[in-house]
Amino acid sequence: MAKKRKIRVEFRKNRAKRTRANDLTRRFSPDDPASDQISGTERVRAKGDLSRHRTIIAETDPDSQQPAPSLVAVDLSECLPGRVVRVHGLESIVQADDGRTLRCGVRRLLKTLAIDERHVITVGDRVWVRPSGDDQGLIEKVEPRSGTISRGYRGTRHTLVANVDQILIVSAFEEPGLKLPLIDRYLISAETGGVRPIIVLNKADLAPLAQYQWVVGLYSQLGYEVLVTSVRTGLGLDRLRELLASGCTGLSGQSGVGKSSLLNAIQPGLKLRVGEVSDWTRKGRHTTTTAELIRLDSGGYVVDTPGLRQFELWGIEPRELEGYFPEFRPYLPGCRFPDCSHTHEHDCAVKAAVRHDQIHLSRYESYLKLYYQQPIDED
Ligand SMILES: Nc1nc2c(ncn2[C@@H]2O[C@H](COP(=O)(O)OP(=O)(O)O)[C@@H](O)[C@H]2O)c(=O)[nH]1
Ligand SMILES: [Mg+2]
Ligand SMILES: [Zn+2]
Repeated sequence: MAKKRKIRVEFRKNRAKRTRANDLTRRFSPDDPASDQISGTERVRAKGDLSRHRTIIAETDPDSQQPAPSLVAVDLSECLPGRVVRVHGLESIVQADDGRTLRCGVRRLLKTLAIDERHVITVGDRVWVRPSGDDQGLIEKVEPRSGTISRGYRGTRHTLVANVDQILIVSAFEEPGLKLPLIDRYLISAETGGVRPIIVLNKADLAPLAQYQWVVGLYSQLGYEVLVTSVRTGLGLDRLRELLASGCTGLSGQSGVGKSSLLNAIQPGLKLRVGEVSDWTRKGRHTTTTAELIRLDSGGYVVDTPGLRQFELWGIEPRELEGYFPEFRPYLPGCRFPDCSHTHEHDCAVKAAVRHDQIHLSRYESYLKLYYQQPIDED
């Protein structure tokens, strides 16, 4: 068993990637006139930079991204290592490394420690399970997570998937149509969670591609990999198969964009349920209702997540947002005010760049919506 020691743990959110954009990110200043505009609304990040401390007995690295559940010392000699493949309410389905599938509850202490998580356990978690009976068990420990996609949900962090290397941000050109602000939010979540984003634009057979070439150009120029696909014609599927062949890949995006169809096309034996064409119009209905971790014959793993139309960021202050828009960076030193929020200020170099088409309007609108914490438009 690992050595135990007493440590002070900071219960601070999202420490891992924060420093990356720090040279560009100015600290929130309380006497900044613009701060009035955010103080009245709910903050993106509920507790801000405040941190809480606790002394607990620990056996692992306190710098991990998701410290709390993993820091609980337990005797693992009677436990099996495994991975959470599905979560149904209070029950987690764990694929143990020995091949068994176990229906598991969660040790109470883990629930107590995960103070700002909507769910203690999420799909993709690596866990230690104390088996009881043939197919049941209790999750005793969750390993530190790396590679997460999280969103804010009613003041808590909702981790959609853990331990993924990359995320496919899937959209459709038509039915239901591209929603660029949703893509932008997933991109930011991927960056904060340490996950490589890949933008997939599906249903190319339904769209006049010339009309959408600017979308491909926009995101390629920002440095993201963009894949144009069609399950109908097979366009882009070879590249997709290549990308999914190793590591663990999450699939995200609205319901009806073709996530399950893409996976079925990559591996025909999967037979994931696919929604009717009319599904995207009936907004309440989601074909995939729970995330599921699936092993592909190629050796890679995929997690097909439930469709989300809205996506609120977690753990990012409005003032930090500019650091997540790489195309803003060259202009930031040109703003008249060093703490410019690029919203209402005069002599803002970012706004000037938007006027001169050097920054795309759709990206700037995404920024504004995030800054003012507005939901994505429904259409
Ligand atoms: N025309 C066209 N339809 C597609 C394509 N991919 C998926 N679909 C259809 O879109 C609907 C929703 O697909 P589904 O895979 O269930 O989407 P999911 O909710 O993202 O998993 C289904 O009727 C699919 O047949 C595509 O590339 N072209
Ligand atoms: Mg689906
Ligand atoms: Zn500015």
